[in-house]
Amino acid sequence: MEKTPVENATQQAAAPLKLLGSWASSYTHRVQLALRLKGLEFDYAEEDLGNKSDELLRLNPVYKKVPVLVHGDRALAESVIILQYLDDAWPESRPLLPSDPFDRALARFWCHFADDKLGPAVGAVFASTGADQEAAVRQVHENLALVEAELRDGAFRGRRFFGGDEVGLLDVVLGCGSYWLAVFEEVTGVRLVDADAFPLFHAWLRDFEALDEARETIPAVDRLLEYARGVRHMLLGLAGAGAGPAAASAAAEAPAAAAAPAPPAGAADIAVDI
Ligand SMILES: N[C@@H](CCC(=O)N[C@@H](CS)C(=O)NCC(=O)O)C(=O)O
Repeated sequence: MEKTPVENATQQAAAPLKLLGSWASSYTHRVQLALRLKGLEFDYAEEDLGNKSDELLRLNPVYKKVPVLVHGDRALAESVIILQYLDDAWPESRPLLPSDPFDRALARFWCHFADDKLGPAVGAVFASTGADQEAAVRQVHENLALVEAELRDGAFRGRRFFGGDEVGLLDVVLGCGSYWLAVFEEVTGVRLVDADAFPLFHAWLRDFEALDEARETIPAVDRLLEYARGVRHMLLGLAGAGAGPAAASAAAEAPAAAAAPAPPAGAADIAVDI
């Protein structure tokens, strides 16, 4: 007898989960964190982004990037889409999105902002020096001021987390990426998150980073620092050697996104890997 859609969904939900990711990729961390928050077991496969596996290329032929979530015999790419899938498929355990349609849309809007504006601005600070870097720092501060205003007077006013008392979609998206701010401050010597200028954002980040599931997910700071120093050295070296535009556009993806496990050898690799 043919299964009903509900029986199909139940069977699918019980299928094994596997994540293809990269250890320094904050997009990968988003999915790992959401899986942990929801208490879902998963296998993890580390990708070498300088030498992508046939499996990654087969499962994400469009973007060829991590993360990819395999659920049973089906695969999904794009971190925010994966997070929403997890929430749709396991709505009962630690919901990431609120039930109100407007609040759901708002969380998605700010996730888009994180990937579209804040992340690229932080990336530009990381990948530049001098006047370019000063301009990028201004961009980061303008974007953080927008988030601070929402926490102070806007949609997220009075909340401990963007999701309310518990972390939600936007916490996962913004949180997995924001730990790079401190790493990049250390590597570049530029102050990005001043607790006096952004007290609510600063307090939110501290609470986020204290979560057990976040601590389990975010790699050790020493490892991130070493990685970031290597990538910055390489990006600036290449920019100096005339590979600026490729390196800069690659790095614009880096911070919210910082990606590959080991700094690759050449400009072509950088454009691909970060
Ligand atoms: N928009 C994607 C971005 C994913 C992404 O940029 N992944 C990087 C690692 S952080 C990657 O796989 N880079 C390899 C490449 O660009 O070829 C998402 O949200 O999942």
